Amino acid sequence: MPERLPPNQRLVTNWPVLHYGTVPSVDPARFRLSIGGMVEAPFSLSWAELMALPQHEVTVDIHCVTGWSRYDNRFSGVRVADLIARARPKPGARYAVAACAQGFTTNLPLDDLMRPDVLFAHAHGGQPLSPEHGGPLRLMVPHLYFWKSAKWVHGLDLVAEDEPGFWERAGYHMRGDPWREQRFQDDL
Ligand SMILES: Nc1nc2c(c(=O)[nH]1)N[C@H]1C(S)=C(S)[C@@H](COP(=O)(O)O)O[C@H]1N2
Ligand SMILES: [Mo]
Repeated sequence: MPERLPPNQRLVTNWPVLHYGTVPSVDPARFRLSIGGMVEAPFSLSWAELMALPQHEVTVDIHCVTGWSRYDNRFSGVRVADLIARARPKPGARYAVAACAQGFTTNLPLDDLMRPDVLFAHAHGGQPLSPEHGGPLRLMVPHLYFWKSAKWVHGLDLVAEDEPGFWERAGYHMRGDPWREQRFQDDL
């Protein structure tokens, strides 16, 4: 059987809450999700518009760089690939920066965001995401370390060159593949 736990991770059954700063309160009535940067057709969506789009469900394992992993998390939301396609990336766009409440950012290769199990997630286990876990909306990028799954996300900016986000500027890896243990900037 293929290994399910990435190297030097330990399994937890609780769901730790981890982030820099305090938990922001995001009002869905004022919420907008914006897709912009190096795209032909930038747009933004209200909460109602987001919820009216095709919804998808994934059951995924999550892996935090501090060493805990949690299996079988059921998330629901909108495919990031669908929204990126709708914005029509310009030819040179290869990376994206996710923008969140309180100025938090994280950078990702566009190829990683185009995978079908990558969501703008608004529910976990069929319940709305709690504010501590990033509600109303977070990125869910299960194949990378969990800091890439930005909580309280409200924007995605496509860019040509990879630009470090919040944790990446603090020394974390630009991509963060848990199977290759890409934890810190000097890891290959
Ligand atoms: N906006 C924001 N998102 C964030 C972080 C953060 O500091 N700010 N921390 C990341 C880290 S390091 C982890 S492990 C996960 C934790 O998500 P959880 O609290 O739902 O377990 O959120 C990620 N998303
Ligand atoms: Mo983390």
